[in-house]
Amino acid sequence: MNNSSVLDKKRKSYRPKLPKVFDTDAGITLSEGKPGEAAGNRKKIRELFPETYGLPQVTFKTGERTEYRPLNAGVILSGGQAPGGHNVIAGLYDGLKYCHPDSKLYGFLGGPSGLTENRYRELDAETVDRYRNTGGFDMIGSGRTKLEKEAQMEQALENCKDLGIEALVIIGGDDSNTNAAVLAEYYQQKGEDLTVIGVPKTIDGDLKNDMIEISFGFDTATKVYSELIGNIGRDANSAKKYWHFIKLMGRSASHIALECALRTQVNFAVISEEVADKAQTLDDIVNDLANVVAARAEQGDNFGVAIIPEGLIEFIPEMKILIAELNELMAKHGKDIDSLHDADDKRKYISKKLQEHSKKLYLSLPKTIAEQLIMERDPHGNVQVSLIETDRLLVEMTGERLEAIRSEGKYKGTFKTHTHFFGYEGRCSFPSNFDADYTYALGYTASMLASNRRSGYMSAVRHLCDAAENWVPGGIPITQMMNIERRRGKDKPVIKKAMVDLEGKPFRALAAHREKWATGTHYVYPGPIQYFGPAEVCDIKTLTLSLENNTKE
Ligand code: FBP
Repeated sequence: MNNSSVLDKKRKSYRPKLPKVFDTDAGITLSEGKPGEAAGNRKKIRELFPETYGLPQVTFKTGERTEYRPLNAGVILSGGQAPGGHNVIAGLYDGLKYCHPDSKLYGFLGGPSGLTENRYRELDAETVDRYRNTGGFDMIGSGRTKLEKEAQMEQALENCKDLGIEALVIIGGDDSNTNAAVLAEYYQQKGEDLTVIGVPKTIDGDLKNDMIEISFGFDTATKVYSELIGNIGRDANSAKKYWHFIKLMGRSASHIALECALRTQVNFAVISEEVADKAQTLDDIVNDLANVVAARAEQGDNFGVAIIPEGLIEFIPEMKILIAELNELMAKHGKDIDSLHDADDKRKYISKKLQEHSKKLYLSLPKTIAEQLIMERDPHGNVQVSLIETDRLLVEMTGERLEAIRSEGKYKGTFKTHTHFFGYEGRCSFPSNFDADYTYALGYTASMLASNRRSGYMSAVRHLCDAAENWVPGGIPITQMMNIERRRGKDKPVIKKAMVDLEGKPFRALAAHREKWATGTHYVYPGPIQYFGPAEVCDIKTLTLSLENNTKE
């Protein structure tokens, strides 16, 4: 037995569709556009990034063939896995070789720590070929170490110099691309010849803006989740006896939940941004849920499907205040809290230091949730929401609420439930055709940015709703996407996260249909991602991307 599946073998020979400019024997030239301003706090960002602020956007066009010298580049996969990471590396490798056959690519192992600890492997043709069009980040691994201390940046520089590396490509989400901008600025200020390029990755879909249409991985992950949700809907509608509460990944924004809800037409979908906008309490959400369960029960339908975004807890205003207080508290008293071994002692210690309202709320939460809220933050200071069981919390509270309604004679149904968490299942799938094509183009673009020594840029491929041959590759200065946010009790320059726009077409499509989908049963069963077959099935785009780009009404 070997460890390659049949699909694995077949999929390796898939040739990603390329933007025209990269699919020709002609040369590729860089053209400069307008300089960009930061997304917010412009003065402050300009002060913090004097060398890399206000750079022009660039695009690649067919033109004269440029003579490049050999370039050694390093690549890092950072943060959570997202389908297509290996194809970014394949595109980067092929692009570097196009520029000069003697160029070399080194992969730093295990994420950013591989760079500071000098763990790497040279990526040769045989290695790259083995991973083409596959999911996962296992070619070189990933990690969440944040590169922000001067000593780390110096160590990284020294390790790059030892390998003759002049360009570093960081494939990551908003935090990792923020890191890329900080590194680019640091090396520019020092006059060091190390170009730093970012690539937009995250299944969460929250690294997007006017210039970055979508991060890679969102397409595949939402297709995997939608298949599973569709299957659950069909099961629910067959057995007609269970309510399924499905928590979906997406640490902060609800793009994944929104896309999957549109795709599958489930009965109830919480969108965290709406909860925040309407200043809903936990009780409000539970009431809405209980009302839908009761309305369906009234017509004899004691089954349904509800989607809950992973990041919900931080969007409920009262919880947000509590979490912000907990974050500050843990930053200041983390060691003291850790030294208490008994969960009740921790709870007592913490509650004494909270403001009155937060204290009440914290003490009212089920013990497990209270414990989950004070678990270790990730290296960027974020609550690890994938570990908080919001699905169970809502099931428990909805059950209690239904019993209260029952005692008033307003509910006679049954509420048998199952909870699910779909997260990791979607992060390492074989990339969809869209993600396979997009990531390869992003990697190729990164190689062109590196070869043209454009430091502080994010690789960008635009016009994604068009056929791949019409996609427009280029680079966007990362500082253009930054603003100042409070992190771990301090103001920090970070890339602005894209949240669900409540005025945007995807959310409006949900709002227009959700009443009908709540009481009726209109599930759609999207089925698995197709890799071979007609383009309208294999190359289908997400509804989010299509609606945002007006290619679907
Ligand atoms: P990135 O932002 O790094 O792409 O990670 C996204 C994500 O998959 C979130 O959806 C999830 O909350 C988180 O990673 C889980 O992190 P971990 O892999 O460390 O458990």
